[in-house]
Amino acid sequence: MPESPEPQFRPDQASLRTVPLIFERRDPTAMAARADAFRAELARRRSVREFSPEPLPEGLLRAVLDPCIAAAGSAPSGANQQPWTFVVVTDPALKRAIRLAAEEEERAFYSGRASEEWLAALAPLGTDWSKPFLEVAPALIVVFRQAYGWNAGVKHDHYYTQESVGIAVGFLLAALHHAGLATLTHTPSPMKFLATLLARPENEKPYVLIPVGLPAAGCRVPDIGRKSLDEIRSWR
Ligand code: IYR
Repeated sequence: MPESPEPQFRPDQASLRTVPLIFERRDPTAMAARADAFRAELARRRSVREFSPEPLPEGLLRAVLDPCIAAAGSAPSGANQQPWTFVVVTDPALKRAIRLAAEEEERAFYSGRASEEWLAALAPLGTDWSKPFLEVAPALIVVFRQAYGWNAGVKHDHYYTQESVGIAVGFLLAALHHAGLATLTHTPSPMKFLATLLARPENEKPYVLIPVGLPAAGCRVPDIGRKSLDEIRSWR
């Protein structure tokens, strides 16, 4: 394709600091093969609700979780404000407190707060109010969305925080799966108790709770499918 005569980006603007892009050009066959291999790898990721209680080798969790969280933190975000905080909980007493608080909300959800339509939609997942995985999983990653920020004591707006944190969580789930750990995206509702138990500042809103670990021996998951490619994409 000929170079477009219209500038697409102006790295020569006086105030703009730039660095060279690091980008690997691949041959077309390699690109297609990599795309399909990535598809196949992600397609094997499943939400796991039955974790193994076996202790993990000393240091393994941090050695795996820290780079995965760093990968999440490399996600694009509105105005590059990176409006996220990832809190890793491994302390058994704290995991228990989170379980008890979550189960209290979930009990209310399953026994009245959820509509009949919502409960019917959840039936194929086999979920109920009890959440033992919140104690059994060796780690819980609690993701917080920074609804606004602070700069030298002055409050400032954050932009597109829902989208930004959603993208970062997508990166995180893919990274953890790629590393060999199972995850669940869990959203007890409401989740305010997470901010309280983890003593987060006012600007941080709980976004999702991600139990992480190895699946229990003989772990089973619901027999649910994914929409076909033809159902989800259109070329125009
Ligand atoms: N938060 C509840 C209910 C629940 C809601 C949705 I939407 C799900 O996809 C799964 C569960 C629970 O965790 O059981």
